[in-house]
Amino acid sequence: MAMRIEAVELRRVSLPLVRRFRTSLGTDTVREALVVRVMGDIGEGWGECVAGSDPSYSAEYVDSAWLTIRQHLLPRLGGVPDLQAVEVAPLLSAVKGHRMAKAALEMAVLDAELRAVGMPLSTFLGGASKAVTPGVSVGITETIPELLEVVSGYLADGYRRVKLKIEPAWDVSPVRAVREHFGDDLCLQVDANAAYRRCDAGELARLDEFGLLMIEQPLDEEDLLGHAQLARRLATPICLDESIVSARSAADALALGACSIVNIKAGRVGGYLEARAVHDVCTAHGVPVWCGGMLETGIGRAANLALAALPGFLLPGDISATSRYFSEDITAPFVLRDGQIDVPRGPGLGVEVVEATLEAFTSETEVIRI
Ligand code: OSB
Ligand code: MG
Repeated sequence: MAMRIEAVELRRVSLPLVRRFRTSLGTDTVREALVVRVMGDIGEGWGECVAGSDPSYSAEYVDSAWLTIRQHLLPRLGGVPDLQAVEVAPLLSAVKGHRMAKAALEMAVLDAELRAVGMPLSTFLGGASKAVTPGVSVGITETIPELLEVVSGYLADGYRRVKLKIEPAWDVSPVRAVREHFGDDLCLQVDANAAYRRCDAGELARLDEFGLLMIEQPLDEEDLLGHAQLARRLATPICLDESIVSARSAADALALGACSIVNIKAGRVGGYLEARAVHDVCTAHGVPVWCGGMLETGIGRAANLALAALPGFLLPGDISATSRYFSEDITAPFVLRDGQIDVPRGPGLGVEVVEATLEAFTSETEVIRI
């Protein structure tokens, strides 16, 4: 199936978070997202750009993605008569970087194409699982008692794996408290979002006694060698997030011994097709992967569930139920059922955007006609 893009609608949506989310990068109380609707001869498709409000997690942010899509990406797709989703990345390859912007457009074209042929995204990607086991990512809190209360709430909700955000001076003590309070059986991991430096290896080694599943992205995103050195020093496995921006960078990181687990976020690597390629590289190396999250709306969450249905996703991902993020979303909510979330089975992303809710949360709209 191929399409001709006739128009693209860009929307800035702001969804209030049910709980403030603090990481070593900053604090979010609202998820501002860029929603992309591609309209063409075969119908329409939806995409979501995972860039945040500011360039703290990566260089991209909502405004940069908006401008990049309008000025540089759409002009390369707009005139193509028989556009296929698999051609989007090659057509955009002359534009350097801007992977989150590219991923959002590719997602929308994929959705349009798969809706037109009636195929679910998970089937297209090669996923077999009908449901995935969710984990939950827990922000930095003001106090340890508050952290214990938040974690207990999530365990009561049915989450089977907990990821604590850490930073220097909020690492050993919260991890020890959670371990002591909830016991050794809790699947526990930490994420530093690049908050440490090579000279902090001794501090990070103190986490070894807590039996963590992994420590995610302790060092700078460009510091693959530092991660490799750290991996030799620590007993806790290292997982990379920010450093993995393509299948090639994943292969390099594995060859260097910089990590033994990979967090895959489709936006970070330029789309769901590249995300599948990262999965394939890791699986070929016997390295387990899991699906990361970027506080997505129901659009991105649906696509992440489809990706996480692939066989190499052996570890629970940061794909939580909608209620962990928002009291109202722009699609029907995803819910936990027996500790799992169902992979959407409908065509494309398998979710319908609730237009009235989308409109209510939209602060800015631009329609670009081709
Ligand atoms: O590092 O995994 C991260 C959210 C925004 C930016 C970076 C990260 C995160 C999360 C949230 O950890 C995961 C989720 O969506 O539940
Ligand atoms: Mg991370």
